[in-house]
Amino acid sequence: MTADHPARPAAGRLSSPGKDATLITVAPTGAESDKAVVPALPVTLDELVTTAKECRAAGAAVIHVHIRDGRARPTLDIAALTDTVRALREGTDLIVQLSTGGAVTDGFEQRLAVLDASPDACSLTCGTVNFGAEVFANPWPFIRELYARTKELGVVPEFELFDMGQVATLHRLLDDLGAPHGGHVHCDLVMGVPGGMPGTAAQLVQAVAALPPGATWSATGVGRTSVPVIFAALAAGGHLRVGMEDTISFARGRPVTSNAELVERAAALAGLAQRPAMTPDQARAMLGVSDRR
Ligand code: KMH
Ligand code: ZN
Repeated sequence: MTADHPARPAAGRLSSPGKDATLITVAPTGAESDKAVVPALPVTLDELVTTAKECRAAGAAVIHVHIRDGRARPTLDIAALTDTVRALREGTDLIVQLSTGGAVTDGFEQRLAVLDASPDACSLTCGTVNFGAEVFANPWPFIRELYARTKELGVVPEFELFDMGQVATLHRLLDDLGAPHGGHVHCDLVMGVPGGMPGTAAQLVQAVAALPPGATWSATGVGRTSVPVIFAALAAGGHLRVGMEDTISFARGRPVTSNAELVERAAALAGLAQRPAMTPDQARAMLGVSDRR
């Protein structure tokens, strides 16, 4: 064992498994942006599958999915989610991660039922957070039940962490119910949400230092923190999430024209950092996701 290649990272160590390559997750749609205002947002199943293929070609390995109804409004309709999972599996080899966060207006039962669409993976937010002028509610009993269900159904959770209290709740959850399906803990630091932790390098380092030993992590910078968080995450040995769920500006005064251009930029920066984008199969191996195709 050398200092560069420890058998298992110590608690708080900034490097992580998969450190020679970068996992890029694309979050193409989200629940917040309005198609009428953001025409490039993929909202139909055809648009989503086309986006997924483009993002796979650009370097994405995971797709974080929110869907919309026929009027482009967020929905957790289980039949539509099931069709979406199937279409993404048929059209790509991406890991399909369904959002269990939904929209701030979605109820807990609907959010729990997302797992019935049999995704490979799901998001699992570890606490309640102010979300702009709204509240994104994730009380402990809901978190615990959702996590227990992921284990029963064999869905790999990604722990979404919007603030440091949620990192403490992640430890509480793992202490209470044990390791996730697949045996590996992977987190996503969601930074720059008004109400959550800021998207700064100092905050990122602090959050990473508090993660469970051996966990891998990606980071997401919302809005104008998108690019600084990419640089901070790459410098600290982490992985990346990008997409129009998190930012609709490519640069000051220049709207995003496609999710693929955000993935291309992330992949280019990962390449410069000497940690090129990993394939979905490499990501499956790192995350403990079995191939359901
Ligand atoms: N739309 C946000 C309220 C997730 O996908 O798990 C929650 C969210 C998190 O996007
Ligand atoms: Zn989401």
